[in-house]
Amino acid sequence: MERDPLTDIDPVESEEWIEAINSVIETEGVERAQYLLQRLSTKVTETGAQLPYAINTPYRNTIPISKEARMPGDLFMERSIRSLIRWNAMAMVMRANLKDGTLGGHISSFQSSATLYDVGFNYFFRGTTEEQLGDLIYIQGHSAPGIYARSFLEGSLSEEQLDKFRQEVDGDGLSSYPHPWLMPDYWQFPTVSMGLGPLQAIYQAHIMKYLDNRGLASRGSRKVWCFAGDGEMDEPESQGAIALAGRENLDNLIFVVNCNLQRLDGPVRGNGKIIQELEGVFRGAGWNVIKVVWGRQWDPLFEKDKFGLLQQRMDEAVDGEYQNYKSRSGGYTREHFFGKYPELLKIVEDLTDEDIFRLNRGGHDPYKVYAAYEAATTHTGQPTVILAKTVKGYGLGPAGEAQNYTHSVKKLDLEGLKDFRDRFDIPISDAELEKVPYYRPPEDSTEMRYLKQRRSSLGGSLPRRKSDFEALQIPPLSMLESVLKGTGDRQISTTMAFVRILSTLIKDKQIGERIVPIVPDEARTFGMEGMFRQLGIYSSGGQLYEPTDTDQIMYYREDKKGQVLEEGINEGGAFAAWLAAATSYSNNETPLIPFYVFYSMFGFQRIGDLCWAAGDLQARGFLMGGTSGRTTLNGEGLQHQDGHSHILASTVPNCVSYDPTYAYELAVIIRQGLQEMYVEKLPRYYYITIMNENYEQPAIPDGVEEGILRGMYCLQKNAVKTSKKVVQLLGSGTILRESIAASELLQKDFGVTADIWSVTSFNELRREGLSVHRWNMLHPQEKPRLSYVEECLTGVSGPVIAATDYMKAYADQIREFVPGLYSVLGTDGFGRSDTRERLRKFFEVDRYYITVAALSALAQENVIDAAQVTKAIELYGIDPGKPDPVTL
Ligand SMILES: Cc1ncc(C[n+]2csc(CCOP(=O)(O)OP(=O)(O)O)c2C)c(N)n1
Ligand SMILES: [Mg+2]
Repeated sequence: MERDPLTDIDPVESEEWIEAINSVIETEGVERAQYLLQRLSTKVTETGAQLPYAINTPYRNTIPISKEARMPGDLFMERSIRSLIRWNAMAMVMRANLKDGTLGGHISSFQSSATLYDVGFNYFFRGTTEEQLGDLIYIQGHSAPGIYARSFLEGSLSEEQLDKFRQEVDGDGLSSYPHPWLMPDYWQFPTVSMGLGPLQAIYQAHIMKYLDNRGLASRGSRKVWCFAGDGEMDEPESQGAIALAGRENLDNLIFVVNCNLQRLDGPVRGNGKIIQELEGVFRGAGWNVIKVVWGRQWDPLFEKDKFGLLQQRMDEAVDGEYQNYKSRSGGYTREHFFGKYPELLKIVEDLTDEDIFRLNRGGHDPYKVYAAYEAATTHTGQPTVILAKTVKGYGLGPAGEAQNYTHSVKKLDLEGLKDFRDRFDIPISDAELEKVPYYRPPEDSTEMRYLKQRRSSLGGSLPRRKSDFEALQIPPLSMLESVLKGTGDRQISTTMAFVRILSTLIKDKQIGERIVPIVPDEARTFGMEGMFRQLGIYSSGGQLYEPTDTDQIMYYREDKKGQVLEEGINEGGAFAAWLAAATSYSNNETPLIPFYVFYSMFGFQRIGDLCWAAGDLQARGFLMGGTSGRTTLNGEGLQHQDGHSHILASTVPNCVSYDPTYAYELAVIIRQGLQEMYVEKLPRYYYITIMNENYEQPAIPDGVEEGILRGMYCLQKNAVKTSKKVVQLLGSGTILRESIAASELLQKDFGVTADIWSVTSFNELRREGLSVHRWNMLHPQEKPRLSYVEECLTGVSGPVIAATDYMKAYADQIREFVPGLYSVLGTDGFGRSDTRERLRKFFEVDRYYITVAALSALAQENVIDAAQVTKAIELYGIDPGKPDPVTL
C-alpha cells in the first residue's frame, strides 16, 4: 500500500528541522527562513517530488498579529455608527415590503459585509479632490441597501428617498442594485449580474495604468476596489481575467471577496473550503493573497495552542461545518468543533457557550480588516485579494443567521426586530418597532460628527458619479475626404475603409491620442497590423525581446506607451477594456474614443450581458463588428457567420447600430457618432458592421448624409410615372449590391423598373417608426405624423422588397411602416462554408431571388401575370423544390 507522504514517520527528526528553522527565524529573520525554504523546495522538486500544498497556507490569517497595522480610530464609535447603518439598511428593505410585499430586496448579504465596507469608508476609499481623482469601488450588487443606508446617515440621501427603494417609475426612487443609468450621479458600476464586477474592475485597473503610461491621466495612488461574493467567484467572468491582473502587476487593484460561505441556495463549498480554494487560484495567478479568517477573539486561543492542534482542527473542518457553528450555537460548536480533541476542549473550558458563539470571524473584526486593507493598499508589484471570512445574515439570529434560506430573508418578525435592535443597541422603543423607523442621530451628535469628519478627510461622500465632461473638438467630415471621394476602379472592403478612417482620426491633433484601437487577437484579420508599428501595442513591461519580424515594416512592436490594446483571445476581456475606455470620460475625467474591432459573431452573442451593462454605464465608443454577414464571411462556416448581431444589438436601448454598404456611408456614420457622443454628449454607443468583401467604393452622392444617418436613402431613382411595372428594392450591407444587380435583371429580362434604397439601419428605422406611431396613438385628434419610412416610401410606386445578409427578422422590423406590399429576404438558418455566390443562392438572397421576389410581389398586385414569375424561376435555374435553408 502506498504511504501518505504527509504521514510523520520520524517525529524526532521532524522536530529537529522545526527547531532549526525556528532558530533561523529568531536569529536571522523571516526573510532568511523564506530564502532557505525556497532553496530547499527547488532542491526537492529536482527529484520529481511534488510539493502539494506549496500554493496554500494553513487556514489562518495571513497577517500575523505582530505585523497587523493598528486601526487608529474609535472602535466603539464606529461600531455604533455601523450598527445604525445595519439597522437602516434592514429597515429600508422591510419598509418597501411592508408597503407592497412584492418589491423584494436583500438583508443578509450586507449584514455579512458591513464591516468590510465600513472600514473602507472610514479609512481607505478616497473621493475625488483637487489633488487626485478618487478611488473606484465596485460594490456587490445586493449589498446596495447598506450603501444607501450610509449615504442616508452622511446626509446625501433623504428618508423620502430611502422610502422609494425599488420604486423607480416616478424617476426619483432608489434602484434595486447599482445602476448608473437610473442613478447617474451616484452609482458608477453595474455589478449585480454576477461576475461582471470583477471582470470590469480588472480592466479598469488595467486601463488606469494604460492612461498613466501614455501620459493621458495620472494614476497617482488611486485604487480600484472590487467587492464580490464568494458564490460569485464561481462565474467564469470573475476568475477569467485574474491572470491578466497578475501578469500586468496591477497593484492598483484590490479584490475583497466576502466569504460568508453561502450563496443563494446553500453553501458555496460545503465539502471544502472556499477561502483555501480561492487562495490557491489567486496565488497561482500571481496575486498577493491576504486571508482574514479569524477575528481577534481567537487570538488568545491560538496563543494557548502550543502543538498546532487548533490550527489542525481549523484545517480539517469544512465550510458546511463552519456554517453550522454559526447557524446553531456555541454549545454545538464546543461539542463538534472543539470536542473532536480533548486538548481543544480544555482550551475553551473557561468560555461560556455564548463566548464561544462570539468567537468572531475575521471579516467582522474591524481591526483585522483594517490591517488587511492597510497591507493591501501599501503592497506594490501585485494585485491583492482579501479573502474575508464572514457570516451570512450576521446579526439576524434565529431569523436567518447562516441559514440556507438566509439570502431570501426580506423581513423580520417583531421578535426578530427586537433581537436585532438589542444586539446592535439601536435606540428605538418597543412601541415604535413595528413601523421599523429609520434612525439618524441629531446632526450635532458625536456619531454624526465623527462620520462626517471621516468622510470629509477622505474627499467626501461616496459613491459619486460624474456624468459631465469637456466636449471634444471633432474634425469636420471633410477630413475623411479620401474615403468620401470613392476608390474609382479599385476594389476595397468596408473594413479596409474603416482602417483608413481610423488612421486618419488617429492623426488628428485634437482627438488622435484619445483613440483607443482594441483587438482580441484579430488585427491581422482586419488589416490593422500596420498599427502595430505605427502606434505600438500597449505593454506595461515594454518589449523585452526582439520580435522575429523586426526586418518588416509592420513588425510586432510592444511598447509601454503603445496605443493599441491587443487583449489576446479574450472577447470578454477586450470588451471590458473597451468599457473602461468608453467610461473614462467619467472615471478618469479623460474622454477616450475606443474602437473595439472583433468578429461580429463573437460580439453581442458571446458577451451580450456586458453589452447590456455598457448601456447602463453610458459607455461612449464604437463597436466594430468585422467580417459581418452570414454569406459575406463565406469560408468560415457555421460558428463564424453572423446573421443576427444586429438583432441582438437592437435589444440594447441606447446602442445605435448600422450596417453600411459603402465607405462613404461608414465615414458619415463614424463622424456622426463622434459628434453625438463627444460633442452633444448623448449617452449612447455605436455598433457598426464592416465587411471583408471587396468592391468599388463610389463617391458620396449629394445630399445623402441625412438619409444615411436616419437609416435609409434613395440611391437610384429609376422609376418613371408612366409605368406600373415598378418596384422598390431595399438592401443593406453587401446585399445591397445584389439588389442593384437584381434591378438590372428586372429591367433587362422583364421590363420592370426598380428604385434602389440603401438601408443603413433597419434598427434605427424601427425605433423612429415606433416612436412616431406611439405619438399618433396618444394624440388621436392631431394630424398624424409620418414615420421616416413612410415619408420615404409614400408616393413611390410598387411593392417593396428588402434583402439583407441577416435574418429576415432584421428587415421585417419596419413592416408596420411600409405602405403596401412588403417582402423580405434574409439569411435564416445555420451558416456553412462555400463561395459567396453559392451561399447567397443557398440562403436565397442573391440577385436572382431578389428578382423573383420582386416579380412575385408584382404578380400578387396583379401588375404582371404569375407566369412571369415561373418564367423567372426557370430562367435563373431556381429549384422550387429546394429545401428551406432554415431547416437545414
Ligand atoms: C449572473 C447572475 N446569476 C444569478 C444571479 C442571482 N443571484 C443574486 S445574488 C446570488 C447569490 C450570491 O451569492 P454570493 O456571491 O456568495 O453573495 P452573498 O450574498 O453571499 O454575499 C445569486 C445567485 C445574479 N444576480 N447574476
Ligand atoms: Mg456568499
